[in-house]
Amino acid sequence: MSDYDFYYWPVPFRGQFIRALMAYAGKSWDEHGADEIEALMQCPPARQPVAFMGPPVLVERRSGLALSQMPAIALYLGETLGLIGNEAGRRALTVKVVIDANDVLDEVTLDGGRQMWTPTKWEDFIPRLVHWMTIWEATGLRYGLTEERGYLLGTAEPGVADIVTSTLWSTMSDRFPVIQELLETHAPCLAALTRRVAAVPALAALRQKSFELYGTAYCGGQIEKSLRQVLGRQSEGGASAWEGACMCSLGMRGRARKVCGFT
Ligand SMILES: N[C@@H](CCC(=O)N[C@@H](CS)C(=O)NCC(=O)O)C(=O)O
Repeated sequence: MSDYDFYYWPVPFRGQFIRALMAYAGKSWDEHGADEIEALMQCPPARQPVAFMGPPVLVERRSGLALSQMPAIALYLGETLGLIGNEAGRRALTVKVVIDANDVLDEVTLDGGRQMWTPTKWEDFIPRLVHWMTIWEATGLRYGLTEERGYLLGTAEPGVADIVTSTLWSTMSDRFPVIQELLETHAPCLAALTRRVAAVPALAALRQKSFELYGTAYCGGQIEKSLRQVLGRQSEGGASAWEGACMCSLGMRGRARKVCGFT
């Protein structure tokens, strides 16, 4: 029996942080895809495993605990899988890094595709994206990170902050070489940390498996198309067979109401 049930769209976007944490810790999970998520989203909150708006949703089989909101799930996994130290300041900083990562996802997708990218909008956004990179770089430098060694918050081993950081920047850089170039230029220690952590065997295996399952898809839908358009030919690639967007509008696609499987 798997350790968890995991509900997320078939793309390596917000839910990829959670997959990475489970993979790093050697945990197993069953993936529940688009149909099951849509059914769950249409359930009355009182009948959902946890009352939630959008995935990811994680259900821990051992305890029955269900959680939504990516940072809350990351914190829970970190605490229960020994990936966060027990010092209050470090734990709070870890949560801060995870929420920063969530903010970057929202910015890169213009809040889940509420608007589409245009070349001008993207040009205007580049300084802000670089600013995000330098926020990570400065954080790492403050805790002794170098290109050769160290972790984001000065720990001896990688923790939630490192796994989430690496997943954020490696997933994006893998699919958008322009972003990889910005990272190498403006945040070399972050780029090196991202590579080091992504090379851990469990995370390298997840990366490989994600390419097999999702192709070069990132967040899916129209917003991914517009992202690829502004990022140029280098970023063209096969998307996954799944054409939905892991976005706020998805729940409003008007599919027939399904019977909720949770009681
Ligand atoms: N703040 C939430 C955001 C959740 C969210 O926006 N999920 C997206 C997928 S990345 C979704 O499909 N939302 C559907 C909706 O909000 O209707 C989190 O961090 O988990």
